[in-house]
Amino acid sequence: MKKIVFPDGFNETLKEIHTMRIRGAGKIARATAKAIKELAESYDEDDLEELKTLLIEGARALLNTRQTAISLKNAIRLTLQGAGGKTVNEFKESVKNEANRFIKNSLKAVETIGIYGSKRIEDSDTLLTHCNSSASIAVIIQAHKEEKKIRVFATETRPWNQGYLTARELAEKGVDVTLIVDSAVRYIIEDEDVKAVFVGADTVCSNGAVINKIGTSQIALVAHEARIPFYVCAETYKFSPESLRGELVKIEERDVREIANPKNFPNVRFRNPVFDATPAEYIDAIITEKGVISPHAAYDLIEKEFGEMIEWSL
Ligand code: RI2
Repeated sequence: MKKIVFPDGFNETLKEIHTMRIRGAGKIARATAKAIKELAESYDEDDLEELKTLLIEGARALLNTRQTAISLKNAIRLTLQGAGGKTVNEFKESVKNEANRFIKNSLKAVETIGIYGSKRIEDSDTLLTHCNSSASIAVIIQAHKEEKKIRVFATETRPWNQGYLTARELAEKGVDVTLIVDSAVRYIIEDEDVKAVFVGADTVCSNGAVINKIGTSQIALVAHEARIPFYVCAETYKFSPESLRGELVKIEERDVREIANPKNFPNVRFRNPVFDATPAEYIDAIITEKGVISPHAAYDLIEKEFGEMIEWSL
């Protein structure tokens, strides 16, 4: 078999996802669908089986960039499962259509989540969010557009400080936003009378547990203690069919130099897990584009959305 060589643009996307220049489960999913589409478009021979092999290899390479967010795998799945055609050109055209459809639906899903989620926000509420989640931001911005006078606390989110992005995005839209260090969450929830927490998701499991940015589960515990609702904003392609089949989510551990330079700490070990799991019992609701559901309904949603799936052996 011919050696597979990916085009430069495809390799660049792999790098951008791996180094987190493209980050956020939704954005990663859309970048993945676009990369698959462009990979198909780049093929200029006339062998359908060879094209399919190229796409499978491309999908595998994309899967290796970041291992935790199921959005990446589902983007591949939803792009490739509907693709078909008897000729190379037909197949390329259908991959293009499926990828475009995925991207369009994914953007629409974020908008819908914003509208549904905003209904859980009252005028003058103080809210808290963690990391940088487009779905959570959509909810907050929608509430702001509806002229609810909200205030938002955004955690810094070490070690990548994605909270800076959140704070800037909200401030640009005119939302009253305050940036806090991650360890201030418990103090702030009590001191500022926070009414609800909104976070995103990288993966939602069939038992209702949510995998999201490291620190999320601590915030959920604090919200539980304070008896305030903890909402997860997640498009349906963040739900994991793999979890239904018993697979455990692999928690990505990144380079420890993202935390500090180990050379400055002789004989000190470091760990840098970047996600954690929040059990269903600490989650009040998951806000999806198909509706606001209990985390305990995750199983049914996965069955409905992914039950009929044609598997591409990746
Ligand atoms: P949206 C991010 O992961 C964060 O964990 C965030 O909560 C989640 O993706 C969902 O983001 P990372 O790529 O899809 O920063 O809601 O590690 O934008």
